[in-house]
Amino acid sequence: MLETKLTESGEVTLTREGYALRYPSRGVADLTSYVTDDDTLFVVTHMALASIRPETWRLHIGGLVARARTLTLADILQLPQREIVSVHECAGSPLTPKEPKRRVGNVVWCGARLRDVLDSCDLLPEAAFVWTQGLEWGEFAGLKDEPFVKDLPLAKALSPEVLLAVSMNGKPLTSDRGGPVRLVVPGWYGTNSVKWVGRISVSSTRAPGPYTTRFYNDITATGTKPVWEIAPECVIVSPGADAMVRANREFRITGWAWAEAGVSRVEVSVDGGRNWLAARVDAREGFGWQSFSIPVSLGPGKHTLSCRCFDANCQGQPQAHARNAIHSIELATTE
Ligand SMILES: Nc1nc2c(c(=O)[nH]1)N[C@H]1C(S)=C(S)[C@@H](COP(=O)(O)O)O[C@H]1N2
Ligand SMILES: [Mo]
Repeated sequence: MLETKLTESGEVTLTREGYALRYPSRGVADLTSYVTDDDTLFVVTHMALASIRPETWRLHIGGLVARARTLTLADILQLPQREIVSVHECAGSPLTPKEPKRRVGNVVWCGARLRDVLDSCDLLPEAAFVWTQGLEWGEFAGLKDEPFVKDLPLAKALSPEVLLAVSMNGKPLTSDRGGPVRLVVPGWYGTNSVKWVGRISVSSTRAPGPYTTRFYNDITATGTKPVWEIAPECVIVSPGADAMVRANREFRITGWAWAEAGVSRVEVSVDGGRNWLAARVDAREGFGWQSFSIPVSLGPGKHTLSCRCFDANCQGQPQAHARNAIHSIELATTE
């Protein structure tokens, strides 16, 4: 029996309990279009999938504000609606953060700016972080009923691209996507884009729960670094794993490249990483991914095709042991 709770932010039913993951069947080879449709886009949740009755939904905003507020869905819809195309990428399992998972897509979000909502609450001078909380409950990694709370430094929370989204790809957010309203943080890993959002708290400190302390902090030489900005990454979409490519005939290697700061260069190797060729890269629109393409011709036999990119700050990608490690595919040409 699926559980329903009348919470202070609405009537919430769990539609599936436990960690949930949905993935396109052929992995990144299925990401053939610029905008990823809902069926092809991955789904991730830690504790449960939830469904909220929209007319009961309430968003409570409190903490370091002069005016605490409670908003309905109609209130969100009355604010100016902004649209942004944005790459949406899961940082991978927080239990194995260095494993590349390549759960990614590119979608068009629409909704109210978080900034407009925060401005209407008159932030106090000590405000430094904005916490958002999801309305689901359940177990993850041996923890029970620890709410899914994430935080944003105030500068990012007030950035114009950050939305309380009500639609994806032109359709109202489905329950699995976090409807009726979810946070969307373009340029940052998907874990920050809290689904089924019910509470916003403005604070002077980072949030103390497991999803901002125990999980989603990378270990660095000098301490830990929150999993926030998306690191440079690219994937080969075509040829796909099962493609038939003729030897000594020109064909195109194509794919997507993205980074929080935007991608300025993509390189492709057809000899297992010994030599790299510069690919053509399209300009970025909004926070979307950028297509790359390069014509090549290969001799008969087996080949390893790889791609790597560099962002606007010349940051590149690690060879291995990182969520954004270089992507390679194996290809055997036919005579
Ligand atoms: N409330 C809530 N929001 C959440 C999560 C969650 O477990 N609970 N998972 C996050 C993670 S890790 C990712 S990658 C994205 C996935 O969003 P999607 O399922 O729409 O692709 O949602 C984020 N928002
Ligand atoms: Mo994720």
